[in-house]
Amino acid sequence: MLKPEIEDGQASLADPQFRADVLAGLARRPRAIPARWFYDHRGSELFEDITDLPEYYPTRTEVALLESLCPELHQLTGEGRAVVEFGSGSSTKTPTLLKCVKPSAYVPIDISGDFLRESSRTLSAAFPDLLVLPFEADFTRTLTLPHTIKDAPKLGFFPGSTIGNLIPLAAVDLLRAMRGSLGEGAMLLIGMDRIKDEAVLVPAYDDSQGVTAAFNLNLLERINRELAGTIPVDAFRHRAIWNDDRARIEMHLEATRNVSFTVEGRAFDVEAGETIHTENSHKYGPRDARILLRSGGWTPIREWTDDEGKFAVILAEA
Ligand code: AVI
Repeated sequence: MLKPEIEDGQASLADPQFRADVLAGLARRPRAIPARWFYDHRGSELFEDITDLPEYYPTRTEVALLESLCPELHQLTGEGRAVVEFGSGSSTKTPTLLKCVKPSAYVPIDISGDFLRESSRTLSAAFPDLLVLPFEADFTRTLTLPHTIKDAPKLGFFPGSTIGNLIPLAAVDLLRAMRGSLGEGAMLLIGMDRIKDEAVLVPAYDDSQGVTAAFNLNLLERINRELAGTIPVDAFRHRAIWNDDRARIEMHLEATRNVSFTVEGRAFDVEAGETIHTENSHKYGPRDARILLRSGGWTPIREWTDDEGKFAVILAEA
């Protein structure tokens, strides 16, 4: 299908929603662009690199937790559930879970079809007897899951503390949508990052190798590539700030000098010191996490954390 034309008559290959979010986000005060737009091909690669950084504890802590909780999880969920993974991405944590719960089917849901098909192929090769049903969809809405798994009890899987990238109100809406998609008798296994010392949190989002900075700045490069932007990327620097009042790490791009640029022909002036807010990563204390889940229609039944209480994996039932 042909993409819409832009004003000067050149065909724009950009996602119309990306264009709308960027133009509106740069025009508003404070300036802000939704974090979902980080994940173009380069951004997804950089995120994979982040998960290996010494300062970025969430991924390795969660993977170790998933391995250790396996026998107990197997007991609590029983075998034969259909595992539904929300925002499966590269499905790196999935094999650990699949080996443990021995599901009747696996339904990875992701908005990016290419990623989804590639990771489904890899998983099918590793689990040849497993029915893998990739589902390209926006999981923030209540979905009708494939008919084949209609009668199977479901286990939703939402690792990585991705729930933290939503403001609490949107997180509750998402949990409710998941409950609606999974139906009666469902369970949900969800990863949530805990509130901890700022001295641990900030370096996790502002690492010494500058990978997170590159991930954040790639958003500007993406705007230049896909929306005919003229943003001088070198005039911006990555900032990671702990907002204690809102219990979240915020990522921003701060202008280091006054800059003027255009995006799809529209002019913007950003003053030195002004920022573009690009991401929130909310952290939840044990009680906060339970309140959030209950508000979203889920009853927490078991919670696992590492020895230092850095990260939690919670099992809840509908
Ligand atoms: C995907 N999400 C859970 C990551 C986080 O920790 O909030 C995204 C991220 N941003 C910077 N580093 C990692």
